[in-house]
Amino acid sequence: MSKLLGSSVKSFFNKLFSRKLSDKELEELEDEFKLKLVENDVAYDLADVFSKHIVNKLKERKFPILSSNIQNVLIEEAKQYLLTTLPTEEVDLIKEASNAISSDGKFIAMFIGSNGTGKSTTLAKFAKLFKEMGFKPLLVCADTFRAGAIEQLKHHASLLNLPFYSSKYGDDPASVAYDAIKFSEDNALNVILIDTAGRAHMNVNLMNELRKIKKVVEPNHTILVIDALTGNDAVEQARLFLEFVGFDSIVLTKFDADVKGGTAISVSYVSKKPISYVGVGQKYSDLRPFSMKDYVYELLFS
Ligand SMILES: Nc1nc2c(ncn2[C@@H]2O[C@H](COP(=O)(O)OP(=O)(O)O)[C@@H](O)[C@H]2O)c(=O)[nH]1
Ligand SMILES: [Mg+2]
Repeated sequence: MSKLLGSSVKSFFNKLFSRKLSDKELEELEDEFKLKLVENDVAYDLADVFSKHIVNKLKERKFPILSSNIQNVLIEEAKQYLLTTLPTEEVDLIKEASNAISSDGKFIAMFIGSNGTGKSTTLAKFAKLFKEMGFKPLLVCADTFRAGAIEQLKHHASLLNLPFYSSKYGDDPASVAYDAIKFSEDNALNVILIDTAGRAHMNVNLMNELRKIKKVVEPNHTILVIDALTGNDAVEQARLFLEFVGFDSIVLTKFDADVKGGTAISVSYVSKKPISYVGVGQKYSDLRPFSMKDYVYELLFS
């Protein structure tokens, strides 16, 4: 997990003196802190309110106090602030699936996100997890647009030795998803994982297509897959997919390679949706549940 944001926040706090700072010095400190956060992939909006909050807390302190105390007090303030500002609920997809299957006979999860973020790989990771937990997953490719999409997901399914459903290129993705549910019922499968198309950039047709699939299949859980390494783009994707399609939680992929750490708090901040799991590698077993509480602690204290 990332430690860089932690050390940059610490180095910021190290600069504080055991005397009352002038308004000008406080302003400079606020700007410097904001910049450090933005450099570490924290979305500008969040960096702005966060740095303001911390500097305001600093203004309230009585001086002189020991600088080591200031650090502890401010790190504690930062933790409190992030934990009250960010969604901290923990998502258990296995439990959600069990509940849905008890009441409904099936659990439908839909995966959305931009191209190359790791949608198909993440879907395959969930398929393996559900299989191991005793469920009967079906991998569905509702991307009938991009050449190779069907073969790629089919390949994941065959490596995992799990059933796969799709149609042919050019078919209506919503019909494919609808037919896949019928197929799952006929074949006693109870976890339906639907892969969808992505585009490199925001595209109205794609958003309409995703909305239509969602309306037709009524997924129990829609997952937005986001690449942790894409910084500002990741934040923009969270905003757009929330506005135009809607989702229940985020899976942040390539978390294994994220040295900055700001993307996780930023995508949750802008969407107010929890990160349910993170991808920590390319293997099917590289999927971990995510706890925002643990993550914030790690960011600030490690
Ligand atoms: N290091 C790392 N690579 C990942 C992770 N998730 C996906 N990838 C890689 O990202 C690339 C794109 O993944 P893919 O599932 O095809 O993306 P899609 O276009 O969104 O379906 C592949 O090379 C994956 O192996 C992850 O959590 N960590
Ligand atoms: Mg894909």
